[in-house]
Amino acid sequence: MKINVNELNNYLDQEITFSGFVDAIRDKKWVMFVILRDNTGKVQMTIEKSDENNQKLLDIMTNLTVESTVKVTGKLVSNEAVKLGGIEIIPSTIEVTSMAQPLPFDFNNLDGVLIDTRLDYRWLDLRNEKNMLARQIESTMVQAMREFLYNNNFTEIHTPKLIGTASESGSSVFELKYFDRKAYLAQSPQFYKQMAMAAGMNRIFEVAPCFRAENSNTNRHATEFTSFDLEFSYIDSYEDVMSLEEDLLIAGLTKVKELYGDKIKEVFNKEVIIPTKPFPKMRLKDLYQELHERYNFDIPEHDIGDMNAEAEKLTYKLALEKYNSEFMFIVDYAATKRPFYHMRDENGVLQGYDLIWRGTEITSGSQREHRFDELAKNAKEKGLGKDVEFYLQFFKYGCPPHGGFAIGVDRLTMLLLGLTIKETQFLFRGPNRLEP
Ligand code: AMO
Repeated sequence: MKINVNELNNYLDQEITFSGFVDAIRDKKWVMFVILRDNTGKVQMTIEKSDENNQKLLDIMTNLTVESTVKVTGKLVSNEAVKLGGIEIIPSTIEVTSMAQPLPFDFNNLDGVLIDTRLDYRWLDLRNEKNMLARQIESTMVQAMREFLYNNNFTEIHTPKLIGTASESGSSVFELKYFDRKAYLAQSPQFYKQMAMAAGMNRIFEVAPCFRAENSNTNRHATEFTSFDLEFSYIDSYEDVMSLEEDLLIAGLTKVKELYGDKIKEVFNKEVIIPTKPFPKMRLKDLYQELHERYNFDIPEHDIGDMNAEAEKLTYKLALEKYNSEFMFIVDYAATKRPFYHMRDENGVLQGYDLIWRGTEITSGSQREHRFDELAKNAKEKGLGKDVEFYLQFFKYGCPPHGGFAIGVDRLTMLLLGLTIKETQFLFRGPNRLEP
């Protein structure tokens, strides 16, 4: 196994083999310093020019470009004068494993480099320390959330992304040719999460792509994104769903703060704030009124019963000012604006919510309508016919009361680090971007 930079201290005064990128070459009069890099850090390799045996190594390095990769064998020694961790590699052999051509831009200094140029060469852009760190932080957040669910008896499932009918009414669907018929890319695992409840699986989750044919060029929309979806049974109300989401986010953020809190502050200038339970919650009607009174904001006519981007931004402001919280649940959306599978109470009040964090919606969730007759009625009201017939069948043969939610992983990372979605996704997918 390759030894990583952050493991080198275990090998002091030993003969080692180290592989990595050539980060920099500093050719001085008496000595050549080469900085080697992997995704865990940097280490110095020192070649003395006075030693005749080093001529071959110097020749290799003189002809080498930065960002080439090498495999170096040599002795790892301590040297207090070395700024990089007080250690250096004194090489005996250097093998060039790949030679880099001149780079299209300096990934260490991305100021002024267009985001589209960065995305064209995303594998170089990702070499930037900040981007490398963002990937590790996202991985930690998702790992901690997964672990929380495993510890709470959730089972991870994998639902199909090729589907016969649209899965999320209201958002557009990608259509594709499927032999001699049409198929669609799943906009959400919604129907299958609920099928798992009808199957008696009790508690499930999935972390997987969702596809949305939305022609929106904002800093928070992608046509493909990763959704952290879960669903669980035997709930009493959507309050149970919100409570689980609070615990889940607290678990994720606690781990991230523990491992990366200082680094996030240093590199991204963002504080990781662990929220406390319960997160503040507001009914949409009351929110409208507060936003009007405090910020003179009125929701446009066509958005009444729902939120829009401006309302989300101001909700963050309000959450901070009124509750000293970065999070806020919004409830009591208009049934006409929400999917038919959300339960409504006897007064027609929707049993669903959105969660706003730092000015952006990160989650939709709800108690689901699990009673066949009610669900069929709601679907009909929305004008959904044949498309949802297969889904309605799930509720015919017994199905426990249940609920769930989905968190957009890309949005979570983006808001955690103060980035745009293009900078955040491993490879952004939008209306004008399918490559690389
Ligand atoms: P919804 O459509 O609100 O709900 O999506 C859930 C969450 O997914 C993220 N998201 C997106 N992220 C990036 N680009 C997009 N175009 C995009 N669209 C959505 C957001 C959003 O809050 N089935 C329901 C969830 C449920 O009730 O369980 C659903 O899909 O963070």
